[in-house]
Amino acid sequence: MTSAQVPQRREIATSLPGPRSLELMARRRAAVPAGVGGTMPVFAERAAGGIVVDVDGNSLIDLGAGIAVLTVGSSADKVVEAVHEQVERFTHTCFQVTPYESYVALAERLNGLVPGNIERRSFFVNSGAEAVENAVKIARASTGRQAVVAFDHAFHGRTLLGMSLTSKAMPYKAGFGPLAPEVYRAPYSYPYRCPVGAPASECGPACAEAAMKMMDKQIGADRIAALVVEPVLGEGGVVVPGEGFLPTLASYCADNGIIFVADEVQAGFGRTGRWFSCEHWGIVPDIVTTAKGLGGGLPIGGVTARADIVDSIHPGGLGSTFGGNPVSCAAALAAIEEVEQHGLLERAAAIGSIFERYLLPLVEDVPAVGDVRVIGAMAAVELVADGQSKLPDPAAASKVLARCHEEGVVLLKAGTFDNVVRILPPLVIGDDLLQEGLEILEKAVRSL
Ligand code: PLZ
Repeated sequence: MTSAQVPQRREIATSLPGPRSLELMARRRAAVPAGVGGTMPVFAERAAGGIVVDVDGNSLIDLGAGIAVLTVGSSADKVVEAVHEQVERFTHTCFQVTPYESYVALAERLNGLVPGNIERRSFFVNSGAEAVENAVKIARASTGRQAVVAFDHAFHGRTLLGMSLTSKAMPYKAGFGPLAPEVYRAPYSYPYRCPVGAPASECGPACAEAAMKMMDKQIGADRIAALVVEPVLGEGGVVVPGEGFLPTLASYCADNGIIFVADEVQAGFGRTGRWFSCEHWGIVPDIVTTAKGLGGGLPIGGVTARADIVDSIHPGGLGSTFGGNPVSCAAALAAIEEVEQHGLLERAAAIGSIFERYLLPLVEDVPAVGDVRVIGAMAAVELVADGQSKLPDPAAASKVLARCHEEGVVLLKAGTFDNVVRILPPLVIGDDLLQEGLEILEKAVRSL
């Protein structure tokens, strides 16, 4: 089903959720644990471009991209073709048992795309969480150190180590302990809410300073294996750190033999207008983790590491039954081609300009809008009870989301305080559809 076959038009045929979705929701409630979260009670039937068609025939505008996965869309031609072609040849052999070329080709492509003119190697797993876990394993084994530093507002996955690195207790960690040991937390530069009280323009260096002091005093730099950081926070609310924050931390790591791990699972793969969001600050990470957009919709996670670091791992120390499944590798190679052929990095930047046009005026016009953040095709509207105290207003975010969902716009929430509306469209969405979605969002925000 390509976007030519799914009309790129919003169309609401029933109330949302419609009767068929309601029926499926009832079955879901009986068969699937309530612990598995849900953004919208609407079931998908097919999707392409910027549209999700539900089981009642409603066409929704997709401004969520399956949580930043559908960078090239949900049915990009090359991805669909590559998947078909691979499925017909074989679905699986396990790369560790009988290897296949697409895995190696994908490693070659990623090694070339990750910034820095350094010899790199990549291997593949099944998810973002697993990629982060492996990055930490490699950092620990190669340094012989144990401590790992993560940041406020971070999200790194739901596995034991992933949730230990994740900052937010509810819903990610509450009740699921004991958590993994030797994980420490440092402040993240959040210019709108600088945790050390610096003005927005000074937040980057001030938070880097505070983080380095914490590492020196509470852990000891020579005990730290890795610093794991999202160059732009995703789940934490699309927070773009202040200038100076990441470069200062990267030099601290280089000076102290600490592995700098950039978790690019959400902000990577073209989302911000660069292949990797760390490129906005000229950072060359030691290890980069990828997933989400990488597979063009198929599950795959990647770990791309400096050769001298990852080559210290003993044979057999890394692996997975399904990691780098041939269908996922074929899809990922096709997704990279889609980004290149359709100029999707430039498209992400252009989407950013459209976001700015619609969203930036809201900060001036609507008292409930505390902050608007845009970096390429990743944007956030942070809602507060009043601009002075910056008291987070999660109810306002729920209200805006509910209004948009009723009107057939798929949008996500984010933020440690649940008060951020997050906008992550597929990069292949058309201008008309994007603008229509943003108009609906704008109206919902203005009516607060
Ligand atoms: N690192 C930066 O954003 C996944 C989580 C969805 P997995 N974010 C979406 C949910 O509710 O669990 C994420 C991320 C960053 C790691 C991950 C984890 O990626 O593929 O979900 O394991």
